[in-house]
Amino acid sequence: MRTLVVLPTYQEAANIADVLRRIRSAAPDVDVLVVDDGSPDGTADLGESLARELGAIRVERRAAKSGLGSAYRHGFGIGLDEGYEVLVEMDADLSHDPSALPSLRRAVEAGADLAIGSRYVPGGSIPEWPWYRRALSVWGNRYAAGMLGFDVRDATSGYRAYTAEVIRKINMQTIKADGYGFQIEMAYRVCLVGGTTTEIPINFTDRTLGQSKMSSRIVVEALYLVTRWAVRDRLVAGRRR
Ligand SMILES: Nc1nc2c(ncn2[C@@H]2O[C@H](COP(=O)(O)OP(=O)(O)O)[C@@H](O)[C@H]2O)c(=O)[nH]1
Ligand SMILES: [Mg+2]
Repeated sequence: MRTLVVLPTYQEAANIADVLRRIRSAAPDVDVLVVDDGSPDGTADLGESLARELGAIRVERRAAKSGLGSAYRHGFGIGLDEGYEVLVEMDADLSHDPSALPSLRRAVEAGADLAIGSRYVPGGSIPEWPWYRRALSVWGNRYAAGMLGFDVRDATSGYRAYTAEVIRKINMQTIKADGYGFQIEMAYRVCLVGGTTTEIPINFTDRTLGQSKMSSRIVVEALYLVTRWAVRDRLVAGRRR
């Protein structure tokens, strides 16, 4: 199936060349769209020089840093317009090993609407995280799954493949959240439209170069949104029944 990997970047000059080369060797037939938000470190220029070298890579330059969710809305919008059948989300900092791309794609080709690269199914791992970080992530995910009533162990993972068909159905342009809240809402909407989700084990490694752009604000936003959706869709609707 024709596949587009959307790679949002902000200040990833240290990683972009490596990640693009590794994507190309792991999955030679996928196209890549880098969505760069005006990184001052020249990420977009580097992306373009790799595009000339490797082919089937494009760089979409946006003027200002607008968040991860906005970058995916933009990139997936382009993917839908151009008729891609599978759309992939992946971080550019090498936390997501490009060698897992074929298994995510196979899961979608085998019939899943969404295949999540998951740290919390057997075989998945985060070797470097201390227990408290893991606990925050695991319990945040359990809270989301319990409140929203869906069976996803790693709804905050940003490494995943969707069918274009399910992306059309979920109307992602109306999603406002960024970061973890964005990932949870995408998975939740797939569930609400009756889509099937499967989780493929991945080993998540922390970035070794560059800096994380996530903040505690993004975590708080995600917890707030999950609670709000649960009240809206379950508690209120349940009472009306
Ligand atoms: N285009 C774009 N990419 C972003 C933005 N914020 C983060 N990213 C990219 O999104 C991916 C995940 O961000 P990262 O900082 O590694 O988040 P973390 O892994 O949760 O710490 C990386 O490829 C970032 O470069 C943004 O505002 N715009
Ligand atoms: Mg990261």
